[in-house]
Amino acid sequence: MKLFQDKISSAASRVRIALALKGLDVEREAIGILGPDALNRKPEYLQLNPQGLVPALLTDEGVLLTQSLAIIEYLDERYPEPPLLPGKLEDRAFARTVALAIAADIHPLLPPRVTAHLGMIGVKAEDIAEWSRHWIRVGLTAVEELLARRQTGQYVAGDAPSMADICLFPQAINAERAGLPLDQWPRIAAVVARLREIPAFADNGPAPRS
Ligand SMILES: N[C@@H](CCC(=O)N[C@@H](CS)C(=O)NCC(=O)O)C(=O)O
Repeated sequence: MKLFQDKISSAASRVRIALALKGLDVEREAIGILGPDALNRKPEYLQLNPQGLVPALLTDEGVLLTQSLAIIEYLDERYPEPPLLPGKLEDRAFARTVALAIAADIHPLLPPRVTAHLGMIGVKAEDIAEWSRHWIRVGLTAVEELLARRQTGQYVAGDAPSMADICLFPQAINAERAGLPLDQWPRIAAVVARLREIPAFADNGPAPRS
């Protein structure tokens, strides 16, 4: 398998964490996503992934998979141990709820193509930073409330890390980098503190942008 990714990408970080939890070591190709020469917008990469986003995973059979959650579910079905979704039906639904609350409702408001476009239409750098903080704050406050209502164990959805924790961890790291201390969300802070103890998480978070 081969992973196309950028070390700063939180969506790619999700897949790196999933691979590490499964004990899978795959070839990695760096696809830089920042600046005017970003490789993800070049025709060679768009041939692979028409969305021009990382991550993408080339399987051993030569199939190119995109979208981090689809890749994680593929890995989980293909390499079932340890499972990345809980065994209990309701917990499984909750893990997906939190994963999507982050991957579908917070993260899409923040990547370079969004912030670069805000800059292009004249939004000032400090206002773009506030845009990012705003959507992270709104999103993680809702996740904290979801945890208050439904958290069933030490992690988001049970006593083992799941796809939900895999989505939460990189988003939480980026929240801190954006100037939002996690202690305003005590349940998230507690889960993330536990995740930091797990090398698969600690070693595969998103790198800082510079
Ligand atoms: N929903 C996608 C999101 C992928 C995505 O937005 N990736 C970002 C990096 S975290 C990216 O490639 N951005 C390129 C850009 O913004 O130009 C997934 O989960 O894989």
